[in-house]
Parts: sequence; structure tokens; C-alpha cells
Amino acid sequence: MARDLGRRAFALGAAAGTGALLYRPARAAAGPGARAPFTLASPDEPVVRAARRFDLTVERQPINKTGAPSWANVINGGTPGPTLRWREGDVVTIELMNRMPEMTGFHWHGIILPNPMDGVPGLQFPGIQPGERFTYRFPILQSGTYWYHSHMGYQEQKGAYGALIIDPAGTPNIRADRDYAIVLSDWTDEDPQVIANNFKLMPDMYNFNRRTVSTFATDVERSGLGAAMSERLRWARMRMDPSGVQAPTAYTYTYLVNGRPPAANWTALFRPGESVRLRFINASAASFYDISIPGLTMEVVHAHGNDVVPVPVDGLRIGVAETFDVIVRPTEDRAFTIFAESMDRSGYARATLAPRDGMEAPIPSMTDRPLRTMADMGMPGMAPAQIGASDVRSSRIGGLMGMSPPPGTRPERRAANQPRTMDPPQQPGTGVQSVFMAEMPQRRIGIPGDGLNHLDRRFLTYAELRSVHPGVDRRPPTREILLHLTGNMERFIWSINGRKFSEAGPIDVTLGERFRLRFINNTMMNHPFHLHGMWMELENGQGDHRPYLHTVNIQPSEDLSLLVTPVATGQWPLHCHVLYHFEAGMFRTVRVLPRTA
Ligand SMILES: [Cu+2]
Repeated sequence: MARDLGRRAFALGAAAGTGALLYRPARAAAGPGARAPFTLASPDEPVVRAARRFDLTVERQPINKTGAPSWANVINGGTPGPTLRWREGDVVTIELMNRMPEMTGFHWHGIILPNPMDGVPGLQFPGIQPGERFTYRFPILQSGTYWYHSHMGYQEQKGAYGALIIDPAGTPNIRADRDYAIVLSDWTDEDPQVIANNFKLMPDMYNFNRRTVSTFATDVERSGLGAAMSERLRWARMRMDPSGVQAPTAYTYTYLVNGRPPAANWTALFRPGESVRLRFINASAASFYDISIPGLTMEVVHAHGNDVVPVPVDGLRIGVAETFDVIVRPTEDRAFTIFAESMDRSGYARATLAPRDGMEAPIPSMTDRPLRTMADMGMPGMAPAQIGASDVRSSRIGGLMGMSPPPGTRPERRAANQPRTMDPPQQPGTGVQSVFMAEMPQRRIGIPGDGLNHLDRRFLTYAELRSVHPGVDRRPPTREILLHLTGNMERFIWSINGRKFSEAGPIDVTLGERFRLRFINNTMMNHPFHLHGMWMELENGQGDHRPYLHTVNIQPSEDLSLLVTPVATGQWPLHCHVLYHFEAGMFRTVRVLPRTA
């Protein structure tokens, strides 16, 4: 109980009333617990253990990850930076020295903390100028797998990130013989600003998987000339190719595990019969991965920093910024490949689980590249090839209570063969010329995602995530805040309710209020949304055992909702974690106001 009292003492300022424990699912009172066994991932992985004070220096250095010279923003000399290991109940101090030639600010992703410690320059603190240092200091009120990264410009894309692991104060719920952080990232030798500019000029320039005349012939054979032609024309009108599920691609990216390209084969050791905990952290700027370990079942035990009822799976799709922990139990004396194919199948990250260093297992061939049909996009059209209608549970969530989209962004029925473009919200200075709208946004929480729905292998879905502990706030929401995710593919403008960040004010909420956040994705892309400073509880049919998420992926034309209780005042970013979408304007602030009564 002492620990619980300790945690209560660290209540975040004015978060009174419903109690300081609102920040996470309830836990049984924990005794003075045994510590989780922990093994260093590999001899060269820098791990700072359960300390309370950390010194970090970020600087720009030449680096060679791909055979070509480039530069990186390294933390304490490396990328990823050191794995920070904290303990729940401690107060940590992090001194961050900025030796880069530009301002920075580090963000502790998924951590509930006072607003000025959250690290977003210009919003929550002035930022750290070149040659200056900043001291972060805050209590640790939670445990689990998280990460940290620069929240300034494109610094994260060039290496400024690392793993963050917090040991529970009491007896851990999850026990494993070995424990490894697996940080996935998408390295580019290019300057990210150049990539962003390229997108503005030609949004699909990195999509080298485009379907060609030869696949058109296949389509004709399958569906007949008329149907194939009309499908092609409709995609052409939307100026998007159905394979453009993700951008950029391996044309510029090399996918890394713990900073190593596939050929360098980062290796985690085990002895046959042991249980191994793998903490997957997607620190990529723009890439989703489908993770599998051929020959092993992965048991998903921890999602976004919180323990979940174990779900055995063959595969796991991980969105940008998401964190999932799995347990595997290899019994054979042989190597296994940890295979993380990028969602667009343009490349993969790879590591090895082996009894001895230097061993390898075969690298599997990649699964079929996901293609989308008009039906996947919430459009009436050709028979769906990837997502059968029966896969999609269509159930509408209750009516609007809060914000509505601005005039002009509401879906309208049009003739079936017309392109779905909308007139822009009439805003002076807005660059939004047309906003693509999905006609039939659907609940997609029970499906793992494009290209995975008809595989023999079992992939995790959000519907299967069940928190081990019930949520603490049982109050129903008193209002709904509706966010339409919108975009203009041709001009690489990404927005919310038809407006970019620069064109919109904050979303005001009150400390301690209970609200529903509902997302309707009207674009063709996945958008992994991160809310700073408070948990999002996914309404996924698990009753009071809703999973607590720090980032929620919203699939194309998906309609999903979460419950939120703000626990600290201030301006908290809510944004798509695809760096190029975020920088283009898919960003809002949630302003938590103190209670007045
Ligand atoms: Cu996005």
C-alpha cells in the first residue's frame, strides 16, 4: 500500500475530485515486489538501468547506415538513443543538452506528466536553443513500454528517438526470462525536408509499386473490360493508385531494428525453453509494419504501456508510434527470424532470435501487397477483393453532441460514377481545394487492416485488446467531440474537419470531464493519432476493460471512438504521428481548462 500512497502524493496538481488515480487502469494493491528479470538486449545496446537522473546530449553527426554517407541526430552518440529505464513511483530528472544547430524539445511519448514537461517547443515550453540545456523533472505514475523522441521539425526522422521502459512499482503482472526492446525505424539518407517538398510537388513519387498495364490486363481477365476500366477511371479521378497505401517507401527508406539494417542482423539471445518478452516500439516517422516470427506464436500481453489479457497471434500490425509487447516461448535449439515487413511491402526490417550469436534463420518472402478497392474506401463499386462485406461489422455510434465538421465537409450522396470530391470550407488563405470523403465510414475495429483480412495467419485486431484491470472512470461521456480526418492528396494537405492546424483553434475541454473522442477517417491512408497528456480508452466492446491507448490507428474510412478524462491542465497536442501528415497540418491542440466551480 505504501506505493499506492506514494503515487497519490504525486497527483498532478489540480486533478482532484474523481481522484488522482484516473490516469490509468486500477491495479490491485501491490506488495513490495520481486523485480522482473532483465537481460541486456545485446552487448552494444546502451541501457541505463533504473536510475533517477539521466544526462542526454543530442548532436548532429556524420553517419553511414546504408553504405552511403549521411548525417544523423544522435543521442549520447547513437541512434536510437539509450534505452531509458525508469521505475514507477520515482521522480526522474533528465538533463537534455542540445548540441544540434537548431532548437529542439524531447517528448516522452505516452507519459502522463505536468504540461511544461511534455516537451513540445512553442506550445508547452520555449524549446531548447543550440548550446543550451533543459532540465525535465516529473513523477512517474505508470509503468510499461513507451518511447521518447524529438518533437521538433523532422529531427525524429533523422534518428532522435529511443526506448523508454518503466518497471512497475509492485509485483509485475508479466514475467519473462528475457526482456528486449525492439525499436523499429525507417532510416533515410535524404534530408526529410526534401522528402516533404517532393510530396508537395508529386504526392505519389515514392510509390514505385504502382500497378501497370500488365496488371490492368489481369484485372480485365478477372473482372471484364468494362469493370476494370471504370475502376481505373475512378482511381484516376481521385489521383491515387490503389497500392498507394503508404508513403514514403523503401525507395528512400531502409528499415532498422535497434538502429541496424537487415544485413547487420540485430540478434536477441535465448536458451530453449525460456520465455522471451519482446517490446516492439514503432519509432518510425511514416512506416507501419506487419510483424511475424515464423515458427513461433506471439502472445500479445501488453499494449501501449498497459497489460492486456494475452492474445495469441501469428502476426501483429504496428502503426507509427504504437507499442506492443509479446511473449514468445522458443523450445528448439535454432534461430528464428523476427520479420517486420513494411505495410506497403517495399521492404522489411529484420532481426534474429537465436540461442547463440551469429546464427540466422531463413528470411520469409513478403506477403501479398495490400491493394484497396473502392469498397474498402467506403465507396460503392466493384466487388471487394481484400475486405469482404462480411468482415466489416457496421454499427453506427450515437449522435453528435459536440463539435461538427465545418460547412462543406459533410458527406453527400452523388451518382455512383462521380468522383467523391467536396467543395472546400470557405476559408481565406486555406489551401484545401477538395476534400475526399468516404461515403460509408464503418466500424473496422474487428479487422486487422488492409491486405491481412483473408490471410490464413491470425493477426491481432483492436477488438481483441482487453485491459487486465478495469478502467477507473466509469462515468459515461457527457459529450462527443467529432473529428473528420480529411486530406487533399494532390496537394499533400492533411487536415482535421477540413482545416489545417494553422487554420483552427484549440479544442477546449475541462479538467476531469468525461468526453468521447470520435474519429471518422475520410482519407485513404491510415492515421495513427496520438493524444498527449491523457489516456484514450478505446470503445472496443470490452466493457470496463477498455484498453488504454497512447496512440490510436484509424484505418481508411474507419469510424471509431474513445473515452477520455483529462488529468492535467494545459495545451496538449492531438496529432497524426505520420511525421509528414503532422507537419502538413493534421494536428490540433486539446486545451484542458481548470474547473471553475
Ligand atoms: Cu496521418
